Amino acid sequence: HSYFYMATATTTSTSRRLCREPLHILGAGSIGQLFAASIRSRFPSYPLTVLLRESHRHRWNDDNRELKIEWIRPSNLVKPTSQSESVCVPIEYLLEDPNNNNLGPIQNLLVTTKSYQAVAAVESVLSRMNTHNADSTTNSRIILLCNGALSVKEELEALLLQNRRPIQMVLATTTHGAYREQHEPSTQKLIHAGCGQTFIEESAKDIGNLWNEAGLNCISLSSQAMQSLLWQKLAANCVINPLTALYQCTNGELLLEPNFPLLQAEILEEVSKVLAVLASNGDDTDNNCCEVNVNSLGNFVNQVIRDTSTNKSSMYQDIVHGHRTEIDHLNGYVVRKGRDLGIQCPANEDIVQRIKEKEKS
Ligand code: KPL
Repeated sequence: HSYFYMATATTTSTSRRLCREPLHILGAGSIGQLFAASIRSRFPSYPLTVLLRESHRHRWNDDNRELKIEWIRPSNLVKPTSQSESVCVPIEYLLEDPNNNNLGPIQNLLVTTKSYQAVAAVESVLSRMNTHNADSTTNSRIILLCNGALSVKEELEALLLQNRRPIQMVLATTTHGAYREQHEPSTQKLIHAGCGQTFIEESAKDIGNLWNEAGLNCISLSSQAMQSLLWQKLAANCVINPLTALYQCTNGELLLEPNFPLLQAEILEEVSKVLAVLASNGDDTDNNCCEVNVNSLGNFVNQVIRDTSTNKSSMYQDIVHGHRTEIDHLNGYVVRKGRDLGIQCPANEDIVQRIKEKEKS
């Protein structure tokens, strides 16, 4: 996926330090499973656990409290003799009541849930983070790897403040393409369809090194570079995800829609206005963000469309499967940010309404 290559210009030198601390993965969607399978395969004894909801236990094959993943790797990575690899990752089930989730401290929490599930999911394990007892103290980290991460981060900051829990938060993003062929019990079939690139803030370089060693092609970035990358990704998701869901088309087919250029321009115009005010307020100290304008965002979005032209966007798939979408954390976030800054965002507001209607129908 070449669309993130521009970010590599700001790549920092990688330290060889590898995270050896336990890692808990919250959510077992395709990205959560891809990270679990990659780490498990490369480091069979790594202290790794997948956290799932107790109420969803029936969905998983939990004979040995392990998630069995049948992992199909991209053809260029497949070993000559095997097309797929079977990987088992330990599971812990979380009860709905957070006070009953005291299974032991959590040091590194990788959040791979849907954006609208992230806050409740993190809240349910908060009592296991930054724990102190007579013998030890756990300094926990939350690593956010969801769509709409900028919006989720703000919500989590509010949650941590309210609970007086100063837990370090780390932003990450990935362009790996993976999907699950089987959503129900027995073995999970995970197709790693496209080998991409992963990015993490340099404050968690040790985790980036672990992911890199596990084959997830990870680069660490300064916080400013990550912020800039996530705004560009947000802009791409604000255009591609809802419009593919509305037109019911693949990402590449968007370019054939007569109204697409106008809608894209309107959405991006508003995103760039919000970004410009954030930058001038000093809320976003990143120079890269100041330089982001409607033209550069347009080029970026078009590059993403070309790189992922055969993909069905996650929102299109959510609509097809009757699932809730992440619209509130994408275009909805732009509208809320705009409102806070006194900027009207009618095009994004209209998109939010149209997707909500589609969700209902
Ligand atoms: O992130 C995506 C998504 O579908 O959520 C894109 C980049 C648009 C790829 O489909």
